[in-house]
Amino acid sequence: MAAEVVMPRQGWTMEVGSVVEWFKRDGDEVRAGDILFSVQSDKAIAEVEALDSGILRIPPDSPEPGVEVPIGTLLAYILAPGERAPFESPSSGGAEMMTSGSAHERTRSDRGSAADLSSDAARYRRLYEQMTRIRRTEEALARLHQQGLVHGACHTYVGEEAIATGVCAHLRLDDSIFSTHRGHGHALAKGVPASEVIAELLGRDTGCSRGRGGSMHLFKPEVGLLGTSGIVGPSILLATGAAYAFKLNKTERVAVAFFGDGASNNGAFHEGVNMATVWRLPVIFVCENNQYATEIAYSSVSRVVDVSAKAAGYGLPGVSIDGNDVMAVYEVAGEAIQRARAGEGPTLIECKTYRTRAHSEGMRDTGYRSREEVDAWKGRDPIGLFAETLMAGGLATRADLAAIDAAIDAEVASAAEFARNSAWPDPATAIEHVYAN
Ligand SMILES: Cc1ncc(C[n+]2csc(CCOP(=O)(O)OP(=O)(O)O)c2C)c(N)n1
Ligand SMILES: [Mg+2]
Repeated sequence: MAAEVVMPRQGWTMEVGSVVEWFKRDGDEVRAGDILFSVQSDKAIAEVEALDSGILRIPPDSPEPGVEVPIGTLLAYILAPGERAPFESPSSGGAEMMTSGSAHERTRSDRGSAADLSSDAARYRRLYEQMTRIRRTEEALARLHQQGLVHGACHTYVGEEAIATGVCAHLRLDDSIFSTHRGHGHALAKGVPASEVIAELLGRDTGCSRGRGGSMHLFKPEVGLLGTSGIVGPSILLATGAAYAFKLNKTERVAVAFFGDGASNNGAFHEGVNMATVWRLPVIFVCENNQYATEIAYSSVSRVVDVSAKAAGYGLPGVSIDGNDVMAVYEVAGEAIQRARAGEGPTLIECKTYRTRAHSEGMRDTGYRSREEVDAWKGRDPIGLFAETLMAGGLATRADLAAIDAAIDAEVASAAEFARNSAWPDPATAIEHVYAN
């Protein structure tokens, strides 16, 4: 189906905007992530990336540069191979892709260790499926944000999917996770349906927090999601507290704290990690080092190259791994979770990764990192890398992966439709579901 390119929302106060300049022309082939055009909002000029790959078609009645239009106004389409633009007559033929090849073909696995993936192909395919679910949901949310339908901020997890997926694959329903402002992926990986995540960001009553929370307050205790949070750092303390309860109650449950490199310089990190180690609590600290805290490079705020090295200061095991390699995450997290369940205490796992979209949807993504750096990390896409590994190891064929892609596309499209059609919360119930009974 033709993907619509609309006047995107760039900030809370923006209602109208204008195209400043197109960087691609009608008929050009575009790749997801290419800069399509620049837009003038009420505050600034920003560049807008394509969310889809295909042929760009700009209808004759697309607003001219400089003309202000409301957010959500249709500007162009991106078409799949052979697809016809909705504004074309049936006889005028469809657009042709100039080159062929899926995203998977464009990426290269650097693991080369497929042989040791051994027996359980189904388990590995589920990892691929979960990463794809997170990616597609984030892309759907980015689109809905551009259309002005997401209420509140929207920090996507694109590029970091392997971490939540590899860790949560080991967790039981009654294990608890605590997440951050970038938490949609964690919620999905712990078992919140995409429909409930999307509906929550759209502020609907069917969202996992009944539309009261939005992106940074996703909760579903029934599956062990004890919350995303907009405050940088407390996931570390909250997970430590839950792990303390699990230990006091003599359970085998574990808690996981996800947090960013930015949080590793927050006092919560030092207090939480120290206390958990002293009390040998069943908690796993997962630092998602995507190398920036908003626009501040990690290398400019710490002389310690590896966040995992900070573990030595508190006496717990610390390890740094490639966070774009889902197998590495899966293996290391599995060991740490086993240790925690066995009463051997916490582990700090630093996953080196990169977010390939802006810090938050609608935010400018220039001036603090280079296009070359972003492109280099896009070439290490965790989903593409894992697809290569699966195929090289004979654990999945290209057709198997295409079938998973198609099923997830359908699931997320239907989740977005469900969310858009869901009712708003009844204002009379505003204070229900806010406090526990
Ligand atoms: C205690 C606190 N300080 C500052 C902020 C503002 N803030 C929001 S996101 C962010 C960057 C966080 O960076 P990082 O922890 O590396 O996570 P990332 O966004 O890279 O995933 C900051 C500083 C905040 N929300 N909370
Ligand atoms: Mg960061």
